[in-house]
Amino acid sequence: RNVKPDLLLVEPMMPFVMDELQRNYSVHRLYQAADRPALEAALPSIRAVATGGGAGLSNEWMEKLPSLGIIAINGVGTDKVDLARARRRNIDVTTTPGVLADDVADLGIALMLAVLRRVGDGDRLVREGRWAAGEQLPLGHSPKGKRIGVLGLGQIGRALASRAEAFGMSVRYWNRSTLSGVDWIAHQSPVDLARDSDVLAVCVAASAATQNIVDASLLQALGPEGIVVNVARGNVVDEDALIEALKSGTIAGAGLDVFVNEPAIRSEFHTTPNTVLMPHQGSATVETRMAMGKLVLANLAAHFAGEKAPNTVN
Ligand code: 8YV
Repeated sequence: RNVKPDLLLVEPMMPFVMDELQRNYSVHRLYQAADRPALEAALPSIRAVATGGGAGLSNEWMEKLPSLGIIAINGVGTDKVDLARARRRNIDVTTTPGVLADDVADLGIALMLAVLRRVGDGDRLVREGRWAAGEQLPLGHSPKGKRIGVLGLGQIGRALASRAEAFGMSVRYWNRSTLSGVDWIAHQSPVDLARDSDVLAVCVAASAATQNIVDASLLQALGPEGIVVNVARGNVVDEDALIEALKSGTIAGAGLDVFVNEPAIRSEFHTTPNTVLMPHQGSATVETRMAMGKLVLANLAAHFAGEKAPNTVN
């Protein structure tokens, strides 16, 4: 029999990726109400899931899929998939390593500069006619000579750190494990890092150990001139503490690409001062999404060819 395997697609991907998926699999789109009846009927035979790093696959959904053999994540974050549970069921989980760090780092720098130079406020001031009416944007701040503290020095953290050096910043970092062959200043704890930073760039993978790692005491240590940039995951930051710190002036500003409970984020962020918000766009360029999509397709293809998918992480 030459029947296409059933695949559950949790979120849309690029047209090129979708076309390739349709060619090789019987695709059921979780986000399309019209696909629901066919999806319900296909649950017992679904053998693959393709999903985003932010969306992952809940345990509830994993349990509904008795024939599942692979969860192909279009991203590098594995925090939204229970890897151990998947392994127990002999489900391979794959990611897209090596292709997105530069774009995520670029967005981190963009958010930092946008906060330092008030790009969001300036854009609103011009559009709303307030510039023409004589209003001035307050002066911004220069990155040159400032200290950037990178929380989590993986591929993204390193790419961000070397970009920051090009802006004349000095780099320090905290990493879960000690790193050799790195010249940047290492700190023993996240709070030590924050105390010695003007900009705190959050690049750490989300896990039970890193949940709320950016908490009230760390924001206090960062101080009233300090800026938080987060391109990692929302839940590594205590968002209530962050909102409070922004409103009270405990820190100076924040550039955020990720949030708890995306896209239904805490509404307080809509009115926090000196805050630039992005809707989880770190890897969202044509070039990188193409590269990620190719890895997703390759991981799935290897799996269905009876091989171990190259980027299996569990
Ligand atoms: C998403 C991400 O996968 O890599 C990650 O962990 O969060 C992103 O790249 C992407 O936005 C697709 O949802």
